[in-house]
Amino acid sequence: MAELEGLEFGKSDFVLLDEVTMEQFMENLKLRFEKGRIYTYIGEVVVSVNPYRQMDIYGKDTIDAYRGRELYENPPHLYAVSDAAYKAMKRRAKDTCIVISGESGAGKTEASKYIMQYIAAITNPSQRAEVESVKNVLLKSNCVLEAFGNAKTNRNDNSSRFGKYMDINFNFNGDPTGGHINNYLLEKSRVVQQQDGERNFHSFYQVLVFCSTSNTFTDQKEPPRVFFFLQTSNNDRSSHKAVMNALGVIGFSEEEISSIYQILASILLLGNIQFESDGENVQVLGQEAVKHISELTSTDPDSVTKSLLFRTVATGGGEVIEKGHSEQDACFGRDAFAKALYERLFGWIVSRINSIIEVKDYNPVLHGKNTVIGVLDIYGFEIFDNNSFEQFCINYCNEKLQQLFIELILQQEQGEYQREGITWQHIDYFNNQIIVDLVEQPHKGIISILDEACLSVGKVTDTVCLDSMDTKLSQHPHYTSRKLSPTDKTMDFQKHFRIRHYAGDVTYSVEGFLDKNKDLLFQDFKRLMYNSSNPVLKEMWPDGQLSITEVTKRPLTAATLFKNSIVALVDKLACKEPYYVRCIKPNEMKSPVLLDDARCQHQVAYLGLLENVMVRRAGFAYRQPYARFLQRYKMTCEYTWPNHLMGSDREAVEAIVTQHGFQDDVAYGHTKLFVRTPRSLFSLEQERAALIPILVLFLQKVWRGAL
Ligand code: AD9
Ligand code: MG
Repeated sequence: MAELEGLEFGKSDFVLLDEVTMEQFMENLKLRFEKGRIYTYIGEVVVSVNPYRQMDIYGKDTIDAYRGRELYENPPHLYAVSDAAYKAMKRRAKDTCIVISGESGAGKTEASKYIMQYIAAITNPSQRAEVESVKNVLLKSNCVLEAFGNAKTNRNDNSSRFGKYMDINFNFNGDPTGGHINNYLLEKSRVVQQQDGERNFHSFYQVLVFCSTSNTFTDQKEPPRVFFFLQTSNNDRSSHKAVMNALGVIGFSEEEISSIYQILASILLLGNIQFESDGENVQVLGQEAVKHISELTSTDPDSVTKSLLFRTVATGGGEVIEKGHSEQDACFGRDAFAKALYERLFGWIVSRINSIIEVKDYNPVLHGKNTVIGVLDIYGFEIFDNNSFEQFCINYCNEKLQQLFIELILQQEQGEYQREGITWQHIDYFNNQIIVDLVEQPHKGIISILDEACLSVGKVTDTVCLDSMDTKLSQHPHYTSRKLSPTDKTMDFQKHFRIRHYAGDVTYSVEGFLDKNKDLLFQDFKRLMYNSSNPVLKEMWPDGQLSITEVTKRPLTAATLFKNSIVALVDKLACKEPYYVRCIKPNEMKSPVLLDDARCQHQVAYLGLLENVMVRRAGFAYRQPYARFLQRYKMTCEYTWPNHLMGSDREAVEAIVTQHGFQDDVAYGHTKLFVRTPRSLFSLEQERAALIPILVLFLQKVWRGAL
């Protein structure tokens, strides 16, 4: 804590600011960042600033210092909240979750890894082999998921392009027994196209290493020099080794590992296929690539060509015919196929890891309650120069999580005060429910309007869909477009709409929204993959066995599937005791010395950190059961040391509080003492720390018989 760290490091808890203003908040944040103190509390919430340099604060000594300790006993750290979540889980059998939020490059994924490493380090002291193996798989899964789900973007060299929620299960001893990973909306459009300066998923550069060291490209010594799906074709040699190792440790078989790389290679080769039309018939250019794809996917080359050029359709009369693609449809089909191959591969890897780490043979009667710590590392709010369907989904997800943050923080506070019989003054927040509704409300929300456009017969274009949104949402205070705000020249009439998100205004280009929402993949590709003689690949395409007449006419759209998954995620989080890590990105240059005022202020504002401090201050920063408080501080009061003679623990606590003169700073609940400002507790802590050496000396003398 600040007092223990020394005042030159600023305030370790923003609740201690003299006044809750942006100015003071920023001053403290800056001072701590300059002094290498990247973590600061708001009560139990950790605010973390990306240091953009290696910090010597994650070693074994630090882990030991935090193990089993209370939040305020050490300087702020991720380890302290991890320990708090772990203690709640172990001592009180509570399911807990740690929600990490912040924008791209703010340090969420790094934080999630440190949290998992901490939990791994403090569990299984007896080194039981089966627990060690679960821990190993959990830790190694990060490496694999990053290889397949992360990419270099203009904001972060290792940006997660999917959301991840990982449950870690514990037995009654508090040792990990398994886990489960949920993944959310992989940004698969990246497979076929990347913005300038960005890269495809890391795995594609690793496959280049694999190909050059194996005979993946069979009769060619070298893989093709140019891949249209890769902007640069440098390879990632060192990470390839690490991923191969991680896959092996997790338990992927050799056959599975080579299938993974064969699929990756096929995707790259698909990208090199072009089409040519003579006005009537469309041909594949690149028969060599087709041949390789069929070898790599264990399919028949003629079937590969056919699925690239034709689609099977059922006519109104129930007849099944083959319809040739136009050149444009063929390109669309090829890209959709490449994206789907990658998405299914990613989903399959996740479910394969899950099948290895899922808790097996758990009997609650024999083994006690199976408790869980969930760690959420999901894409942060995104505002790019060009914002598309993916940003729309990601930002909606952030709205939902912000809602949850508001609800849980208030709900938790108010619930506790009520239970303990303490009066509570309500604090007003900006409630972003209105924006959540704008997106997800049935019939009236943007997702519904999009779905309606996707499902309607006839040619509905993105622009027609935008018109429909303009009509239905013209009165909504958080929605606008060029048509609704004609003087706003920053938007294009045909293309753009703008949502006033809780984190700022984002202008979306509606172009491509319908295609991405429909997420159409011709059934012919599914059937092709299902008929592969490679069992791993076949397993990824169970829906390929359906004939065209059996295919569901109206599959759920991408936005609806995403919405459903986020609603389920929120439900999962809401029933757990939450811990929060709020990450801040200090600058755009990845500099370890620069804290850009305007950028940080913006993040502090939209993360609602000032309101968070206010709630914490209006309420009580710390609370402790009477017996625990007494145990810790009884040495600081003449009426309670060594033992108190009062009627109850509560009366003894009152004596301590009164003797130290902070009776106005506390409230007495039914079972707990509530302390408004941490300062009172800090002064007690200091006194206790000063007394301990004297006490030790005293006890040593007693033992030696000197007294
Ligand atoms: V994104 O939404 O997935 O694009 P994240 O996950 O918030 O983003 P990430 O954790 O990947 O960001 O951090 C970005 C980079 O910052 C890392 O690759 C590190 O180089 C750097 N970083 C982040 N946190 C730390 C840290 N605690 N110590 C050192 C860090 N470097
Ligand atoms: Mg990340």
